[in-house]
Amino acid sequence: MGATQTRFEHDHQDLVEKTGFSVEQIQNLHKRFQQLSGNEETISREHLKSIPALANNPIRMQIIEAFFDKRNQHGNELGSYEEIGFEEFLMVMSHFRPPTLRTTTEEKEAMRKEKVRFLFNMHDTDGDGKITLAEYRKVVEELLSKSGTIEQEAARAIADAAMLEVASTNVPNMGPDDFYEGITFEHFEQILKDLEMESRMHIRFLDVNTTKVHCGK
Ligand SMILES: [Ca+2]
Repeated sequence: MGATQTRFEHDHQDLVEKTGFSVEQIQNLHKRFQQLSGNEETISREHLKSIPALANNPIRMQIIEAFFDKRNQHGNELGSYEEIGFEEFLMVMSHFRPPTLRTTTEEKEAMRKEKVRFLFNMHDTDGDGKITLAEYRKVVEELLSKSGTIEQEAARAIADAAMLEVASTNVPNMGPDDFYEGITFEHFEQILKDLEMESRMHIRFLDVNTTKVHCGK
């Protein structure tokens, strides 16, 4: 390991502890951060909007917004940033950190919960702790509007039916009234409990395939 690398390692030791990434992973992500920001200290929404691989992603705006969402900094703060620095960027990316051979079952469970929380925050746009039908409709409408053939009314009907079905099949104790008040994080977790998150949540659009970056330390 050369002198530069050691220096980098020394400077980023706190980030290793905070994010769980290895020094090698942090270095790779730092390169990507510099590319995205054009070697600036911070990244804005405009920087992320220019990522070609994101251009056709139907939930592009939600993905971009997630990077500026304070809830994704592992704290309890609400609201969003205008711009984010490298540390904030890493904290968001750490939600996609893959488990390694040394990851314990307990840690895996915690990592899974973080991912579910990330997805939940993406849908709970006003941050009140519940995904209401209106918030869910917005996402489905955006997803479907990209196809260009579905009217807004039809998209709504599809969203409503899908949400009701998901809620009723996955959360047996949930009544229709609970559903219309919105889905809490606990409900959301139950809904996603059979989904294998590790293999589904990659960040390909950042050209960083997190499943292939091994922890070197
Ligand atoms: Ca909400």
